[in-house]
Amino acid sequence: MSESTVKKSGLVVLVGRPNVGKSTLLNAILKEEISIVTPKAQTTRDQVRGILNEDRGQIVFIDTPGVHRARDGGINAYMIQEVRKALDGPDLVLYLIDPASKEAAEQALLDHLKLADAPLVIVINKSDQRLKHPEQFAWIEKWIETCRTALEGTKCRLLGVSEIAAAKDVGVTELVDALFRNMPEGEPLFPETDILTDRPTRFVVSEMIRKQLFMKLGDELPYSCAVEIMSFKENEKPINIHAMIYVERDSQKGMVIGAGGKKIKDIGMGARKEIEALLGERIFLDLRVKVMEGWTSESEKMKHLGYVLEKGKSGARR
Ligand SMILES: Nc1nc2c(ncn2[C@@H]2O[C@H](COP(=O)(O)OP(=O)(O)OP(=O)(O)O)[C@@H](O)[C@H]2O)c(=O)[nH]1
Ligand SMILES: [Mg+2]
Repeated sequence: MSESTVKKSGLVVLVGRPNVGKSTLLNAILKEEISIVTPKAQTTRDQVRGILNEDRGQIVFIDTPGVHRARDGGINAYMIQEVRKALDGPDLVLYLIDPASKEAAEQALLDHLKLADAPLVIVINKSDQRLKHPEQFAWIEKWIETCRTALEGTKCRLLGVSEIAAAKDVGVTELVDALFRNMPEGEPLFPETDILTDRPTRFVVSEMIRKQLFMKLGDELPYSCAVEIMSFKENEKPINIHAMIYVERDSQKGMVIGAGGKKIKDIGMGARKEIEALLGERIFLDLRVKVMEGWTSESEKMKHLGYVLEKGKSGARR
């Protein structure tokens, strides 16, 4: 085989605290909204894989939930479990840092990273903030050295540092170039089609509805919401989608529906626009709201919604 036909193939996982821009970076790399982005922390709840196919090879990126201290168990424990699973077996780890963070807040992440068995690149995101808030960046250099020392001699040694602004598409191409250089040679992990994620359309659609809940509901309410696609009739025109929004309490149901059904209509309209853009077809979206008490803490209810806590790791409060 001549050198030019040898292709790269690898798995890169994106980790970091909530809201640092992991999902924004995945979307910037794939030039499509694969993973939902909102201004609120802890938006991403599951691993989301994005597949980048190029002439030089294939990189599979895994977006993960933001690492926070999972004291509460339940859905929070599930999110941390998703991070831990993603750190098992990648070829490289991208550790994203938001300048607005600080050393103490990053410590929990370093503890997770020590368990990874792949080298690490620190990615300082939101570099566009340097002009407005240069003082925010002061802690980072020292933190990088702390990480370098802590990880020395382990499998997750620090390979390099990169500075980007994912939301502004600054430094993303250069980062991808560096990643390809560090990927092993090999056969692609997924078929080389133009499909950008291995997640089924149903999942992406439910995430787009969840995004609207994050965008349009008050501060804490989105964290009590989950979405289930009840039916998805692809053969009908327009495509008929029926989705259930679960909340934890009766009072929350009223807040999601809003006075005269105004809020749910607004959520539905926003979701419909995005889903139609994704599918390239008109849809009919029927949204309903139901109370599922304790779904964020009881493992059986979480499981019904696709958030499966593995045995022995149950974080359920009751
Ligand atoms: N100024 C600026 N904002 C950014 C940049 N990248 C992402 N953001 C914003 O940061 C916020 C969080 O972005 P996400 O991509 O959802 O962050 P995340 O790390 O995936 O968050 P979780 O899923 O909650 O862990 C959004 O409001 C983004 O628009 C950037 O380069 N510059
Ligand atoms: Mg995210």
